[in-house]
Amino acid sequence: MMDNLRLICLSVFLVAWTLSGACQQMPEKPNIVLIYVDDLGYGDLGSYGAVQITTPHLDRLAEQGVRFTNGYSTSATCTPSRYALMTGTYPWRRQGTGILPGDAALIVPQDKATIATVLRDAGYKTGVIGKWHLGLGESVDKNWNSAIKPGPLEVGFDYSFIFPATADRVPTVFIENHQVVGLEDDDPIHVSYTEKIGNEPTGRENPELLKMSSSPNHGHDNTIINGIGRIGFMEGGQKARWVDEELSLTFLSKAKIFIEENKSDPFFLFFALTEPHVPRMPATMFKGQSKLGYRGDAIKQMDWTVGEIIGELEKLKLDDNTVVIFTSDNGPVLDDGYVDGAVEQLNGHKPAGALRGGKYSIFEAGTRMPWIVWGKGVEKNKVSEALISQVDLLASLAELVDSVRPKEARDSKAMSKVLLGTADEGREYVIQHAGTLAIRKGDWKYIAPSSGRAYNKLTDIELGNLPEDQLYNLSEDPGETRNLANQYPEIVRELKSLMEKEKND
Ligand code: NG6
Ligand code: CA
Repeated sequence: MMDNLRLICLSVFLVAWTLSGACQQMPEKPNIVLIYVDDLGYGDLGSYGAVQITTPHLDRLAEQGVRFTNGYSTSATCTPSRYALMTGTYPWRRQGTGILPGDAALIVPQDKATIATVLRDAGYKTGVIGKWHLGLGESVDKNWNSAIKPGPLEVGFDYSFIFPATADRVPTVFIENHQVVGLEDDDPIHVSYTEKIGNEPTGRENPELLKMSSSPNHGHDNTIINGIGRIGFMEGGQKARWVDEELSLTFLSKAKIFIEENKSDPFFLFFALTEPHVPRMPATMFKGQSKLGYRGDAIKQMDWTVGEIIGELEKLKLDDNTVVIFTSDNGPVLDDGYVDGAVEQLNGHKPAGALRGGKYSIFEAGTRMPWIVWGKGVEKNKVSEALISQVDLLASLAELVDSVRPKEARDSKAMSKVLLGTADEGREYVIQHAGTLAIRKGDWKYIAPSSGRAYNKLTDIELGNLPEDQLYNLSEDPGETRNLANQYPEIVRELKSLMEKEKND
């Protein structure tokens, strides 16, 4: 009897031991949280040199992780950068990937791999929460009052809680999966980008009703919602409309629920915050915090929100099995349509750091982004100079989770080790896009000739367009002030032909 018991105990022990060994050999897939913010500049964070504004939560991530100094978005505006991130292809290869109006149809192909399908196929629960701006539905004439599709769920996400376009464009509503949140049957939503619809006041006709003025000539003077003039006209959906002061808190609470609900599965959360894009209308607790006006306050709010996400991961003990990637879709702008103190209260802050240009610009500030990676397997307290683009995230995350890189993500390079900071060899070169194209290789940057305007007066940004070749040495001249094209014709030739090769590929 005693012997039998011993034998049973021994067998149970052996089985348990074997099983535990087998489990140990199977590496756990890390959760991935991609925090993608809107219009944050290279100089806007403490870890990137900002002194007039403090960003303690992101600075902590930089200290405990990897901070990139040559991380790029593909483009100097939102939609094309997001298109590249989703598809792993350069947006300038395809027509119709420019800044979309709020009623645009979905531009992400449904029959091709996306960053979300790749991770979903690898066993991940995938969610997108925040700003979308990649279009919804089959066409412009869509019914906002029934199921709105195709959208995020048709291109790889299991869950979505988004707003359609930008915070300054109608319809100013949240869409959860296929439905507008809080919509009532007797108050349907209609949207137009061509003519005024409905009887609601507009910023143009009733500027006295605005709580924040639109800047002259920018065109944010259509339907007034929450005291703010928008681009586009909207009627109906009164109770479904968002309150700008609650935008980020709403996204944050949805993100926390998504993380909590999926804590036992590997998950991919694409958390697309709207700060510091216009209209900047931070929550009351952040108003006045930065002393730099609402743009600074919005950055404080964004930094706090990132801290809340990290806190949630820590609370659920997921921090040691999650990789967090933080970056921005395009460079900074002060006056992008509203009089919100961004210009007047700048107080010496340099949103682009030492770089030239800003949002919309082919100069560096348009596409060189703050970029921080933190978490499982990520090097600590490292500054990486590796050249990497957001178009590489698709292939790099596929590699990180041991998945195959889909062929159609043709521009996406698998660089998971660079992302984690365990390798330093980045891309050989990258193409930058802001109307015209540029190419960066090593220290050199070549900008193709363009007939576009050199300067945008409305936003006070140097766009970088010139009718001739431009060549800059970014290590000696990070501010792109000395055009060396005439001095180094052979480098111009080399970069030009590389760019042509990429274009015709
Ligand atoms: C511009 C808007 C700007 C902003 C931008 C999109 C005007 C004059 N300006 O056309 O306010 O909405 O589009 O920003 O309408 S992005 O970050 O989504 O690309
Ligand atoms: Ca943007």
